[in-house]
Amino acid sequence: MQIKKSLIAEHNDLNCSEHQRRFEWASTRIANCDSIVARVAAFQITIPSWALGTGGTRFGRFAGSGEPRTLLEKIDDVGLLHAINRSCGSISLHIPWDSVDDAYSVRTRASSHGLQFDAVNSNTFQDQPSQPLSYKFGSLSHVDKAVRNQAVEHNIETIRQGELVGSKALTLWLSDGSCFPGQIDFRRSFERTLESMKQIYRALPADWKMYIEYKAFEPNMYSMTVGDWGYSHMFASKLGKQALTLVDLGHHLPSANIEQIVAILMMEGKLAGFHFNDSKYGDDDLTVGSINPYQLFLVFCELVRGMDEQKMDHARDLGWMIDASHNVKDPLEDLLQSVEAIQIAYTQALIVDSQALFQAQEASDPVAAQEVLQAAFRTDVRPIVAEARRRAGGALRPIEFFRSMNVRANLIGERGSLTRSTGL
Ligand SMILES: [Mn+2]
Repeated sequence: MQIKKSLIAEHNDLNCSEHQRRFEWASTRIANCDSIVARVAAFQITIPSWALGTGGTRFGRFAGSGEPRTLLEKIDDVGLLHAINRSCGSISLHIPWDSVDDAYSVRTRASSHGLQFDAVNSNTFQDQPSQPLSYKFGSLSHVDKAVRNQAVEHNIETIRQGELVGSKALTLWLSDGSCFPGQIDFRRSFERTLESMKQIYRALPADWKMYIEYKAFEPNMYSMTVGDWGYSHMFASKLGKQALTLVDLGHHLPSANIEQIVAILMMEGKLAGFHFNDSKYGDDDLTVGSINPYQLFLVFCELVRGMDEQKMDHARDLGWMIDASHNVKDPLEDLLQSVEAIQIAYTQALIVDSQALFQAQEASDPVAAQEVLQAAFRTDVRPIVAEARRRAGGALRPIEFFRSMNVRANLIGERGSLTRSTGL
């Protein structure tokens, strides 16, 4: 299904007068409104290939319909999102789920939608049918060198596939760890993992980065080899400049102060970027901003201040990706909501009066600091985000547009109702 520009123009015309009223009201209250609109329009969020199908839980999966069956169809789905909101300009592949057999077709299809390829993800958390050795007791940390070698080779192959499509980063997420006390030797496990990572790092092209993602628990329930930002940072520091720590919002123990982790990693030049999602209990992978939008805003406050202090390009210098799963929502609608939540938090962080915040901090005045932060958080910036979309050629109201176009019904017509996204 293609989204014609004329249909977006019609939708925007219908909603124009109310939007203009709301945007004018916002622009009288927000300084440098035009430059903020331009920054929001430039800010692109990567869609992972595995978020385009119904995810389910470990108790089961209520399959959706019209899901993408192939890598090309996954690219088409991200293309649809990008056509609607002009903010999903890249896709992240997962090897071997998205093995690139025909790089020319894959690249051509992506560029027809104006899409680029973000980080490639390796997979050593499950066994593949053709694989001789099992990862049941670990991959890069395994006691058996042959298993470690197999996992290293897979990561090098993932880099090679990423090179075929023009990716510039490898994301490494390990499920390695233990389920019971005494099962593994923590120190030897760390050392074996480091040794394996060094082999992968040596195979990294000079202009690539290696993102090391951490997670506190699950699937291993007693210890995770890369269990938090401290382990990730140790691995990244020992590997070298191209290795960085990746923060997934759902991968912390409850109540962790993620904004503080972000601030310090940025100060050290070791933050790779983000996997956005939301959670109430654990790694719930819910829609971004659906549970705790204030935390998301506070994270963005640190990101914006950290990037500005280091003169970084907000849109390009860190990796921005959604990593969520969809159990009861249409995945494409969920992703449209997640992108908007990220844009809202980013915009609110941009309008924080940083001078006033600095003064409050220097005066040890927590009351004033809270007033400054919440003045930004409680500002309705949705008209600014909508204006950024409109100027970039997107729809003023993405969800309404998606529903009015019957996108899902069209995809079911093209692909069938019993299709299942690969990899999930
Ligand atoms: Mn993640």
